[in-house]
Amino acid sequence: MAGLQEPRRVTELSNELTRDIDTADPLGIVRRLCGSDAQLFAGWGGHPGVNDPVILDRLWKLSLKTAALLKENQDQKKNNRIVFSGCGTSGRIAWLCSWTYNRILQKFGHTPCFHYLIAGGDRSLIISNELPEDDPPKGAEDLKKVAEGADHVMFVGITCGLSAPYVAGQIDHSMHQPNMTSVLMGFNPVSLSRNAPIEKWDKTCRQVFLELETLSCTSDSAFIINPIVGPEPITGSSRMKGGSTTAVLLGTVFLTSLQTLLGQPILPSMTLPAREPEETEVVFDHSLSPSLSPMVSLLDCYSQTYQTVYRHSGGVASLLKLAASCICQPSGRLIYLGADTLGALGLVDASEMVPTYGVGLEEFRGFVAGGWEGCGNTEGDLSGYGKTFRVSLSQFESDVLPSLTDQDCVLCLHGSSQRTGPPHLHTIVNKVLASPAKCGLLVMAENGMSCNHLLDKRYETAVLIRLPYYHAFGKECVFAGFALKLVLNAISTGANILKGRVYGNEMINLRLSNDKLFERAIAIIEKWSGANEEDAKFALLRAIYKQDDAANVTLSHPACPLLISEYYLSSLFLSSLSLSSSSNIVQYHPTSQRHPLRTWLFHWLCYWQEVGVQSVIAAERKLLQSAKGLRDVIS
Ligand code: F1P
Repeated sequence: MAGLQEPRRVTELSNELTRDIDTADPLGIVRRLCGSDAQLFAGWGGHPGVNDPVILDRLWKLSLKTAALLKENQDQKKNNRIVFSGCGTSGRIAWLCSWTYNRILQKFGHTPCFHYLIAGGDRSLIISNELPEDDPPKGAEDLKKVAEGADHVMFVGITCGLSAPYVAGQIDHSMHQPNMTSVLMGFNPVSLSRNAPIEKWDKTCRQVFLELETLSCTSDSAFIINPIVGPEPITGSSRMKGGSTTAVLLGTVFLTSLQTLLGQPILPSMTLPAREPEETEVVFDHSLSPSLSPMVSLLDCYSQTYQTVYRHSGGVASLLKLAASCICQPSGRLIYLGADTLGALGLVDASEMVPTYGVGLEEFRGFVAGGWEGCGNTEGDLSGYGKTFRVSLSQFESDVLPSLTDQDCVLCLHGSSQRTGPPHLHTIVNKVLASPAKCGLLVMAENGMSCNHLLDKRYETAVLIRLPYYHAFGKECVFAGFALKLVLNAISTGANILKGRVYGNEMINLRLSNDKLFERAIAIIEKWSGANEEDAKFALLRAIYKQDDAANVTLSHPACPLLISEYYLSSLFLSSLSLSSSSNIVQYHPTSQRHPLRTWLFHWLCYWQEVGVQSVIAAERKLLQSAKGLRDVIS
């Protein structure tokens, strides 16, 4: 398969800090995530990270350009637009950021001008839908639509892996438009961006992104923002560090531009540096201009937020344990309830569970006060699309509350600046506390705010995280949102680890719903079976087509026509068993009842290696080790 023979993209590598995360207890999981998230600020592997002067300089230039566009809108009544676009989590972060920034602009009497695009449209905000990510012409078409009638468009295409054809199609369009600025955001070197052929398109992501990189050297209408933040803690799960880095970078650029525009500091404790006389600007570090310092201070606010979150590792771990105690039950669920952006972050966290871990749609859910009303999404109320799109608290009350059992965990998400929170949230929380469900409370607290009114003895676990920086500009909880994202990612990832859906630090039940995920599945098989790439691909296709005979398997590429949403890697392990002549391998497995997914992986290893004894023994040892870790935690 073209593109697979090359060095792996950083975002698809296994992170050495989390290789044994599947054997860790809740606190150990959180500590490993802390180490991995540190790379967001510290950088990785000798590449430029977010604090590298090269990246800071680009962010600064981008913020100046953003400020200029906003100023033209204000002073000259221009219709400039800033469009964030991406697939999956990148599109969801694009939504949350554009929604928040528009509200901040309004607060200062500016006209909202942020827009977002997500592959597959608004339905992808809630239910992951990866197939449209492979469609460059659709990406370009969506961008053309949102740009109609604008004087200038700053297009920010986000693809953590520099791998999404949808975004490549948009960059390819925008960089040839005289009234567009093209910004590519992702977390790999451009030279490693995805180079696989794309169905019905004559370019690869890499060709387009390299062209933009060349343009960015000579034009101020092209930017590449690609700090390297290290591999994801669960290999390839870019909803985690990739999504968090996106939020940090967009926030830093936007808040800096607003600060420049308004000429006033953003945070109470921040002052703009006095302009130094020219001659004293000869500093030891010539690469970092003093004018960058307000922007760097903002970046530091995010970094301190990260540190504060992980200083509460014990609390985060106890919420994780509570959630896992339900998710590990046969019909356990984890449900987030919240308001505003913090509530919406619950929706976003839940949305990636299906494709990443192969869970059912009901297992992780989020609900937000007011539902779609006021969520700043383009298509408005989506609840007509079905049960999963019914996300308001009233809908929670009618659809879910009556069915809550002691296998369910309900996690209430609060911001302390919300005081008691919306009255409806308060009423619903009281009803949940009276139900058989296990209840947890997570409060993101502003320094100095009393939170006693939120605490209730009926919560099994309550965690309060006091943040040094809470919001920017009044009620928009920019930093609290970042903190909450880190915590929710830890809880949902940890619960899936403890359920046995992660092997090493690999997602072993991902959905094969587009080309990139098909490639990832091949890499997983390669890694655990020791097979070479061609054999691994062939094994996967044989399992998909339920054919042992090579001649009957369609080796078409990109992906294969059957790759739609119903294929999950673990189920393919199972179906491959029916092809196997060595069905007696079942007897090898010691923990089949407790951890079916691990069992499937184990069976698969045996099958595809024709029972290669050495690696089977190694795999079994590892499984037993993991099982012990799990037993200690769950019992
Ligand atoms: C986009 C994305 C991810 C998701 C999954 C499929 O990735 O939808 O958000 O977790 O891996 O791809 P990217 O284009 O931002 O790298």
